[in-house]
Amino acid sequence: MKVLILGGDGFCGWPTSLHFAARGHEVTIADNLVRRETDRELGCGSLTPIAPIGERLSAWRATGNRPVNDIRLDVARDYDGLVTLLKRLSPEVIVHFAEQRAAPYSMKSPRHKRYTVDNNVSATHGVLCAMVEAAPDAHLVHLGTMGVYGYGKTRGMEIPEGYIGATLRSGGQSADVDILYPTDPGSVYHMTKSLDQILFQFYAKNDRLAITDLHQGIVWGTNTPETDLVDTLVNRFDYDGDYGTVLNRFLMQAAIGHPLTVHGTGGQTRAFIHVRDTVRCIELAALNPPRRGERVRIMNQMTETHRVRDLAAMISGMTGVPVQAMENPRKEAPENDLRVANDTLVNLGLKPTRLSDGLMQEVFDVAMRHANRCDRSRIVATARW
Ligand code: NAD
Ligand code: USQ
Repeated sequence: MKVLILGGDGFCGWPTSLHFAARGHEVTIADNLVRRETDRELGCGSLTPIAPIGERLSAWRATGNRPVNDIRLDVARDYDGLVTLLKRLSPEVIVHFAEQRAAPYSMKSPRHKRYTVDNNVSATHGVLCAMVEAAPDAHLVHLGTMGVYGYGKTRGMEIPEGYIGATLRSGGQSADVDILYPTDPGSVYHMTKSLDQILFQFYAKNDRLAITDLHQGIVWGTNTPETDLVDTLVNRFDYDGDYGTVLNRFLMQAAIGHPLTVHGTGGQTRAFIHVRDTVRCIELAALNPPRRGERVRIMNQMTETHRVRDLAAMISGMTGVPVQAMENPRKEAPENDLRVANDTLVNLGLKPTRLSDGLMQEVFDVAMRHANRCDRSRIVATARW
């Protein structure tokens, strides 16, 4: 397949690009490298020493695998460049990671809120509009989030894959319909993913674009078999209070002996997936496109759910590092239950990797190896809302 990967230099995009290339697909990365720029803005980088993209791509070529092509492109702002690229490549699959993805970063200030909305909504709309103009037969695979469903209002019901049956009542009449699951985002970032859903619904209906939206849980882990081949291919590892996500943060905190930063009661239950399963799920989605004219295909891309305080207790038990309950900087339900349907990807062949499979030790080891690169002053989350 010819695969265009928007945001292919990022935490999920890089291992996904290599996963496709290792299987012989023709891969092109388009990225404006804004995530590397944000490292400079925040004065804090990846715990792992990620190589400049040119060095990454040369190191990949040297492994003897099919080379990956690369272009600098701002997907949100350079619409003409995007159309030209689609016309030149004629991709069969477009994987869209190119969004600002951190909830705390999106809530830091009015500037960060506006940037997140402008970047994410314009990127997604630009891609859809450009597909109509230049690649109407391509299949768009978008990385969405479990966070569009929200946490706390499910009343114990399982979260379905994107759609839910509902009875509408008005003027004494009623109708049974299948609707997008009502969104309940918890940050400006999560809100942009809710807006993305409406854009997808419109373009699938109006222009018959083939679209898969993957509602992904929190990704943990660092490396995949491909990024593990040589040091220069190492994936990024965010640990700071803006970009670091909870499980990787706890493992890294344990590795340097920093108390585990549980927000509030730690009763927040969230969905998780290992990065090795992320790349496999995206491949499964790419190989199984919806037909043009079908409604957007939504899959829940997660493999297990955990309560934050249980993760902290597990890692504390493993390492002896204490748990530190902190005032929760976020506005979120202190306790929630979460049951999630993920049948579609499992039926397509996903074999879930679980926390119990020993990979937490691998993340811990990566964190230990690079512990000297950690800036302890950047660990505690500072964005409040
Ligand atoms: P990341 O920030 O590491 O990667 C995003 C990449 O997109 C970066 O390389 C960045 O430079 C690029 N990018 C951003 N805006 C761009 C633009 N306008 N033009 C071109 N490139 C642009 O994030 P990630 O963790 O790899 O997440 C990728 C996607 O997966 C995001 O959309 C995110 O919402 C989704 N997701 C991530 C997680 C997670 O835990 N990491 C979980 C669920 C969903
Ligand atoms: N948390 C802690 N301590 C920490 C960090 C986080 O208790 O040190 C808590 C948070 O308060 C929250 C939960 O852990 O309740 C998850 O936080 P997170 O930062 O790991 O994840 P989140 O902000 O939801 O965002 C991440 C990714 C985002 C993706 C989302 C998937 O950054 O791109 O969309 O996970 S999901 O959560 O399923 O919506």
